[in-house]
Amino acid sequence: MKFKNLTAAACGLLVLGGVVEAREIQLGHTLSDDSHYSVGADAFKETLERVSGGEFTVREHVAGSLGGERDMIEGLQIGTVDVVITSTGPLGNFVPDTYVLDLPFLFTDYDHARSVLDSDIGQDLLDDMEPHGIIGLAWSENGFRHMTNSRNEVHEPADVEGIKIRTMENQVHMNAFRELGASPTPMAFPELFTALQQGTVDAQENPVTVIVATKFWEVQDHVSLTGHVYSPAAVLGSSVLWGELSEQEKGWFHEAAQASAEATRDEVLRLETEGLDLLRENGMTVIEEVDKAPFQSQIQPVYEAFQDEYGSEMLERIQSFEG
Ligand code: EAX
Repeated sequence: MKFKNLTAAACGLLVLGGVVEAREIQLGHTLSDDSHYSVGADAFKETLERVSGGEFTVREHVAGSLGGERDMIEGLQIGTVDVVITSTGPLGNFVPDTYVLDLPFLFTDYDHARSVLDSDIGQDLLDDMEPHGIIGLAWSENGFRHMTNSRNEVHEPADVEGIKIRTMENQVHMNAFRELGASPTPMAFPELFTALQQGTVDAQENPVTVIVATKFWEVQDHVSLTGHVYSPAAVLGSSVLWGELSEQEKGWFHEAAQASAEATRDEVLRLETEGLDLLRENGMTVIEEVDKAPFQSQIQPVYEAFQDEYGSEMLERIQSFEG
């Protein structure tokens, strides 16, 4: 096995008879190096380096060292970064078709979200990115988002009235929090911890995965399992890089992205259960039983506004999806 890999590596490096240096792929994400995104980044690296026989190596830039998700998506368009693992937070600003995925209470559970994203619906959304200079490689996962804050326990919409909550730079999410009576402040993720620490905002919302990876218990007291929106992640490639790859090489990137998405999804499910204990051990009150119905009915106008602006075709496809 080892010998085979070495042979493959040697072939990859000796293209055209000359010594070709391995190309180093720059991969970025915003979370820590023990997060579910890093699990996915490691799987991407391991797979790409193996299937390409060493023709490509991967360097991981974690914790927002290349900037926030919006910055990195711009980087994909101009070729300053090659691969990004990102939530859909700022993606709709570039590819409006993806906003549909950010609608609150659209997906009922993990199986539902994953099967929609793995169907032709998800593939069409990935394909829609290419005209915008972004190569949609695979749907990975961030998780169902929950609210945390340092003001009060959240059981019902009235409890978030007037709360200053950081949202992603996403107009669908901002509209939803406005409907709930909160005061949304869009902000890039790398600024969030300090903003909570300094009291610029009282609250934020993220999946258990992110709350754990960022140790938000250091700056937040309460978490309510509102599960108000499913947060997909995407493994994205640069269109500049893509233009330089052969069909075979593109296939390697697809394989690596798929492996990355699968590894991340497994880690999300692990943290969904084990993560809650970590939150409690670190002093957060965890409000597990939250009646979602009043939240869901209060955000309904967001669906109407969305359809007025972006049409209802994709939304109807998702709503009528039968796995
Ligand atoms: O993608 O910005 C966010 O809250 C995201 O969930 C985080 O950066 C992981």
